[in-house]
Amino acid sequence: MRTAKKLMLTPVLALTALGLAAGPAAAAPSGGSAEESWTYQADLGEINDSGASGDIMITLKGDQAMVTEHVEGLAETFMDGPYPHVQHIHVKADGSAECPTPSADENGDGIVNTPEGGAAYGEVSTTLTDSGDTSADAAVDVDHAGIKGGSATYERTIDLDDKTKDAIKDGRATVVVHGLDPADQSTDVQDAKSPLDDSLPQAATAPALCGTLADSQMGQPPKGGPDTGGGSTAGTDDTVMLAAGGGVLVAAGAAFAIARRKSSKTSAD
Ligand SMILES: [Cu+2]
Repeated sequence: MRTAKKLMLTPVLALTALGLAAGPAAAAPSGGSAEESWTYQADLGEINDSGASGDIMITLKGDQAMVTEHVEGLAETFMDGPYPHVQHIHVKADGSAECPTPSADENGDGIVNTPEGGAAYGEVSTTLTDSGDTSADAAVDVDHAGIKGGSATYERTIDLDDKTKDAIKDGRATVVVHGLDPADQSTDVQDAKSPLDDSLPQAATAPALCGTLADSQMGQPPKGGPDTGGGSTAGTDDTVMLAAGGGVLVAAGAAFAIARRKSSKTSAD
């Protein structure tokens, strides 16, 4: 809440630079051009008392989406490695994108797990991984989690399918970053398995951040901005920069498995 305004400035500037580098986009007055681009934005707010915050901007151009995201305050480490936070663009079949409130906790275990939040944000449509597959098939691929560690910047250009693209344009898309610190959870939650993948603890896949994507041009003059000659935008094509990454990812899945064994000594599953 406190720093949300300030945090938004960075991606706005970054995306402006990217738009300029990619050619005339939002400024184009004629419709239907393949060069036209649309920028959507979401403030990411905490879910399940994660204490985290962030923001994300997605610029659609043709079938491509340029994603720039900043997060902070997420669970930092897990078993001596950077915590792998899987993240997705969720879409609803109809209605408007929403983030779940605590009342979505149907089983009363104290946290809103991913399926419980589904009524608000819908199903996984795109996975914002660090490389490779971005489909829903990669939803719980912790080895390719888009965010590793507690604070990070994620930048990647990906192809978007029509389902996700249409949902973003229709206001039916929500960005959800998953992964709570197991140490912050009740014993019951610590011992529970993820409803998405029973090889993972529930905390690994429970939502930590959520934000509904909205057209960022609304209320802003639709202009391309001054020609600054471009900043440091090299290497934005399908690259990922992770402030907290560093390639130290020591088999996160295995780490979770170890932790689960450790925590399950108090209860047989
Ligand atoms: Cu998700």
